[in-house]
Amino acid sequence: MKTAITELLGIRYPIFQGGMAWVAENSLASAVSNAGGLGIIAAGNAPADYVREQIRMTKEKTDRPFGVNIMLLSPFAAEVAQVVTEEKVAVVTTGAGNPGAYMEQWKGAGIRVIPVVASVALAKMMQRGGADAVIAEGCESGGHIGESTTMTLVPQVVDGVTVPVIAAGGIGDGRGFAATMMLGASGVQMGTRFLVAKECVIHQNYKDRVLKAKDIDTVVTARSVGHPCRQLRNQMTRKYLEMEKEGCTFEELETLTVGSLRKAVQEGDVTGGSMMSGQIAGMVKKEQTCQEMIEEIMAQAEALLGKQGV
Ligand code: TUI
Repeated sequence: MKTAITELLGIRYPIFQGGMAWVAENSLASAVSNAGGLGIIAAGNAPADYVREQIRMTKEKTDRPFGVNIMLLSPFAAEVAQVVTEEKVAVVTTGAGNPGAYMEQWKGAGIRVIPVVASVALAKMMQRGGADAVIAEGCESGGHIGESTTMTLVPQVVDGVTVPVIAAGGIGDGRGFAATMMLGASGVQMGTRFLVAKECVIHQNYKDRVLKAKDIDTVVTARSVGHPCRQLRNQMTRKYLEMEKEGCTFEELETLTVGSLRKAVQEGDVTGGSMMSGQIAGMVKKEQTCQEMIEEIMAQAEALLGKQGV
């Protein structure tokens, strides 16, 4: 299927794998790129040397284009911005902030820059700053989220910019893919479905929780302190939401979440850890390779849309 995004990036299928901190490393990113999508390494809060190493390992495993996601709240964001420039990665995506300060540097290195946005205003600003495309992410997504749903955000961003728009949040299969094409998107980004990919290195306990999740099993924590974050409900989120109701400060709440994502991802701590996940977790029922997932999604989408796409 050809879209503005497959043509811009030289990839076979318009499917990005989300830049999930601690999750999206060289094994997952190379598998997605080798399957014809766009694999993405997440920089998260990691130091620049870790990101450089992951980029080099991914280059060993694939000749296809891949990306790096820079989480702009990271204390290492500026150093990571420099590393992706030096390594000349094909694509940079950004999250949780405005990447304006780095845009010129990346564009000068020939990197395609695709910021994640949660509003039309930021999408327009990113286009003015030279973004090659934008990812419009609705609040069905896991992790740090904005206020609008994918259904409402994507068509408004499509109307507000001329660059291609990739839809993210709430897409788990070919039906979601086809629906976002109808909203005017040129591709999708998916995170939650890839959590249970065979090449995804997270702890099996976390994968099992995603596989068992039902439609209403995610909750949003930290709304009261301005950092809304969607994750699977567990003992930690119950305590967190209680403390928010009691009016605890950000610093008090942080005592529950420091290192909590790493605890879930690496140690499999599914009671005290943070299992970020989108609302489509209830649709994820089987572990597959990235290639099986992508081919299944595309076959379903093509049956719905017709082979030529939109
Ligand atoms: O970034 C994400 N999802 C994430 S990041 C993350 S790690 C984290 N750690 C601590 C605190 C917060 C996050 C877990 N999940 N998605 C992309 C995304 N970006 N969603 C929403 C936004 C966003 C929000 C505000 C992008 C730009 C923005 O603009 C702020 C500004 O400065 O204008």
